[in-house]
Formats: sequence, structure tokens, C-alpha cells
Amino acid sequence: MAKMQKKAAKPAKKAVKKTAAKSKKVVRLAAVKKPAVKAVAKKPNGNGHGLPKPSSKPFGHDGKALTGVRILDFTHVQSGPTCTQLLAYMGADVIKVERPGVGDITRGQLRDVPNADSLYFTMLNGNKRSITIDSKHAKGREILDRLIKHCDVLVENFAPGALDRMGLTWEHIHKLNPRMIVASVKGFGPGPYEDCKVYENVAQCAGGAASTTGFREGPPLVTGAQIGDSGTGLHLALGIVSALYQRIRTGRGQKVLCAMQDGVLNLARVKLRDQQRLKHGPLKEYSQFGEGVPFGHATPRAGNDSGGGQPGWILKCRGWEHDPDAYIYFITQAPVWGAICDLIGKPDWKTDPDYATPNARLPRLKHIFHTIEQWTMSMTKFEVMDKCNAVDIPVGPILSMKEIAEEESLRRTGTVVEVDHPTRGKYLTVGNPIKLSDSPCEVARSPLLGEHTDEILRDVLGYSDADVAEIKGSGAITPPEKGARAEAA
Ligand code: CAO
Repeated sequence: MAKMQKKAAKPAKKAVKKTAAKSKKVVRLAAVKKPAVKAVAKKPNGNGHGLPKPSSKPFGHDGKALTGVRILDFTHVQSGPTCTQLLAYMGADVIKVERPGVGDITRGQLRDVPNADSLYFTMLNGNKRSITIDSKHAKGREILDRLIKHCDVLVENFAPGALDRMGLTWEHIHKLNPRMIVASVKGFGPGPYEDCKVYENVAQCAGGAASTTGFREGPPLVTGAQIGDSGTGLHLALGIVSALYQRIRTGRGQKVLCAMQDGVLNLARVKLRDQQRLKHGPLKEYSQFGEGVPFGHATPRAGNDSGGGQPGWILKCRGWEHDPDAYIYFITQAPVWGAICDLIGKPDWKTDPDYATPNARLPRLKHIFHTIEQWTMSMTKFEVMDKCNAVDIPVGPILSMKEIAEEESLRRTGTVVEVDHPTRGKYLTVGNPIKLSDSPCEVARSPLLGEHTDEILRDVLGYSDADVAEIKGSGAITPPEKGARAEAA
């Protein structure tokens, strides 16, 4: 990273020299008074604000977006690892620090293959290197301090206070490496719950997602998408790259905090929108309006109602009696209402005042969707998809994970990737969902516990053979008792 910044500064200097070269007098002045920075600020060079010259290498052949960024990855379970895996996909060198003999607890959780790292772990830790260090061991702390000096970002999602208890306070880190960014996921931000441990579903509940998910007549529901863990990891990744960008200007690191409650609320913001709309009358796009059910004081659960202004619902397709996923999401988008009427055999609805306009349809949505369903039930979800797409009606088949795993187009784009692993064999993982045209992503398997300890000690930290031997003997990178690796519950 430091190299990259120097590179970035170069053309600016050149520009100054070029201007200066026009007059020997200016050259001398520049040499004496060193006005370089001011001159550049006033008169950006031709590339704009000191950017390097555009690369002459073909797209995809000049490194990755985050080449040169080194991450000290102290994350575990899901939220933090999601973030650092994404940064690794973008080209960062991610060094995952794990407790000797134990590692990230998920290595042993939900195991499908005996004695092999679980899919829980392997699917969240691709493209990383693993080093084992006991952070509570004196020698281990010494190695960590050295790592801090060699890394750009420390990412962690320990329980509140755990990092401080290791002695890795912000003050300590900032003193060792003022350029280091310290990024944390916590369950809650400052406030009454800041000291609480938090898992996915706690965040979904505290962030407003659960109270607004499910059917009105049923209990609150959590969603399968991990918006608390992976969602917050995504937010943190954006915070980190923003802090890296700001560091180019300021030269210093900063703290980045993402609370899972905040991350979930950010993703559920349309429900806070509806909360405020309630003051001004019923939420007409919710089917409870059409059913004549009064609204309470808070945004209700909306079942499968569409979250936007175009009413939608999940409808049965052929085979629904035995296939739990033989359904399609159907949106009665206003601009294609005429096409919908023709397709389902109700052309008279195009002109019937009870159905012709979006407002007229709102109180009748249940009946409308029931009628459309009689049509969708006569076909498979893919046939419905074909017929609707042909006339621009937005619909979405309910795809099972089996169908997604087998979907060829997702394999072709690298969104679903098969990787090989030395102890568990081949497995599927989700590749980089963000595609950059100049930063292609090759997905690599997750590391074995401590697989890269030696190479990191030597190549990154510069320890000699004798040092490494001493470190090994100290117990800082090995489990306290041989074979003490815990089989997590
Ligand atoms: N060497 C020595 N000790 C280590 C270590 C290492 N390399 N790595 C971790 N530890 C220690 C920590 O120092 C901590 O010890 P103390 O409590 O004595 O200080 C201990 O391991 C456990 O850390 P933890 O409290 O973070 O872990 P937990 O299993 O008790 O809690 C979780 C897990 C997820 C609830 C908690 O970490 C948390 O709330 N994190 C923040 C929110 C979050 O990210 N939640 C998402 C979870 S799912 O993605």
C-alpha cells in the first residue's frame, strides 16, 4: 500500500517538474522553497488530481483492486469472515490469526465430513492465509505487534472488550502503526446493549427485520439470508475501503465500527419508511388494507407483499402439491397490466373501472392474485417465467438451493464456484458477487489451520530460521497440549 501511494504521488511531482522546466528561474525557486504540494493543489495535472497514468496493461492484468493491502484478520464465525473473504477476493493479502490447536470455532461446527474443516468454515475463509498465534502468550503478543506494523487493516469481531483484554487497544495499535485501520463488527453500537454478545438472529430481531417479516397472523420470523452476519460484514468491507481511500489523503488509520443492529436496520429501511407513513393513513399496498384489517401502531408483517409500490405475491405453479418450491413471485407492475390481463385470459379487466387503475386494484389484490394463480398453477414456474418475460412482466421463480447449486449460468459467471480441498475434497462456494472488469477474482480454497504460519513468520515478518525455531519452542504458535484440538459442538 505504501508503495502504491508513492506511485500515486509520482506523476504529480513530474507535472511540477514539467511546468518548472519551462523556466530555469522557477526550477531554482522550486528547489529552494519546495512549493510542490501547493502547486499541485492549485493546478492538478492532466490526469486529474495526481492519479497515475492509465495502465498500458490489458484489463485484468495489472493486479487486483486491493493488491498491496495486507489485512490482519482476527475474525471468526460469520460476520467478520464474510468481510475479510470479500477483501481477499478483491486481492488483499488476508492473514487469518487463529488460536493454536483450535482455530475459528466454525472449523468444527456443522461438520459433514469427519475430521475435515466444515463447509461453514471453508465457504467463509477462501483466499486467506492462516497463522496460529496464542494472543495471550508473551511471545505471541510480540509476533502480533510485528504483524500490526506490517499490515494495513486489523479486522475483528470478538465479543466487546476481548481485543482490549488481549492488550490490543486502539491506542496500542495506533502507536505501533498510525496508518493502521482497525475495523470491528459488534452486535450493538454505543448504548444500553453495547456489551452484549450477538448472533445473526439476535441482530435480525433487534434491527427491525423480524418484526416486519412473516405473516400478520403468525409470530415474527427470521429470514434465511444472513443479513445480520453477512450483511454487516458487507457494510464493514465498505467502511474499510473508504478508510483506505481516506488514508491516501490523511496518511493515518481510523476506527471503523459496524454494529449488526445498525446493519440490519439499514437493510430494513423501507420498513422504517412505512412506520412514518402510518401516521398519514393506512399502507394501501399491504394486502391487509384490501382485506379491511385495521393497522396498529407499528409497521406490520406483510407476508409476501411486495416492499415497493408495485403489488406482488407468491403464487403456486404446477407441482406445488409435492414440490415445496413450485412457486413464482408475480408482480402486477402497472405499466404491463394490459399484458397481464391478456395472458391470464381477463382482457375485460383492462377497461373495467374496478381493475383498470392501480388504485382501483388495491382493495382487490387478494382476488386478483387468486385469479392469476389459477393461470400459474397450470404451468411450471419456468414456463410462467418464459411467458411473462416475453411480455416484460416481472416474475421470479422460487429457486431451491439445489437448483441454484446446479445452475450453469451461475457457474459461468463465477458466482458459484467449485474448489478442491486437501482434506474434504471438492465443495461449492459462493465466489465474488461483485464483478470488477479490471480485478478478476480467482477463488481459492480456505487454508488449513496454521497452514501458512511458517511462511508468514519468515516472508512477511522476516524472522530467521533460529527465530522460528525459538518461536516454535515457546508455545506461542502451538497448542498447549498435543492433540488438544477441540471438536466444537
Ligand atoms: N489466542 C488466544 N485467545 C484467543 C485467540 C487467540 N488467537 N482468539 C480468540 N481468543 C479468545 C479471546 O481473547 C476471548 O477471550 P476472553 O473472553 O478471555 O477475552 C475468547 O477467545 C473468546 O472470544 P469471544 O468472546 O469473541 O467468543 P465467544 O465464542 O464467546 O463469542 C460471539 C462469540 C460471536 C458471540 C462474540 O464474539 C460476539 O458477540 N462478537 C461480536 C458480534 C459478532 O460478530 N457476532 C456475529 C457472530 S456470527 O458471525
